Amino acid sequence: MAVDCIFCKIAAGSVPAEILYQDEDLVSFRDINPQAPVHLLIVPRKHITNLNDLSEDDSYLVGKMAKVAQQLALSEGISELGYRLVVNCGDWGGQLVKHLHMHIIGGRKLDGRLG
Ligand code: DGP
Repeated sequence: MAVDCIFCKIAAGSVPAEILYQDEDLVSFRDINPQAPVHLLIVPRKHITNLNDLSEDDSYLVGKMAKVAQQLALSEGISELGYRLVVNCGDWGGQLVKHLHMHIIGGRKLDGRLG
């Protein structure tokens, strides 16, 4: 756990969030500033700053995040119409929270712009 990392604190249960899924590796919760009717985050419990810091040993986490996203999209009712998965990396990628996370965004038609 990294000191002063908000997502580490949510994963540890010391900062509240609406948790939708958790297992030994990952935690998912609703984004505090939703950009769409459904806006969830999936984070690894392990503090990894971003994709640049993902090691070979930890790379399975990203596949697992996508699989959990698939399940959450289904349970949130956004599977069929579609949704977007986003992983921001670094300042120019728009990453504000320096703990690897995947956004699941859906529940409205998203435009084609990516940035
Ligand atoms: P990014 O720009 O990719 O780093 O997105 C970070 C997201 O994290 C942003 O959409 C807002 C969300 N967020 C930041 N702080 C908190 C928090 O304390 N709780 C929750 N649930 N979400 C947070």
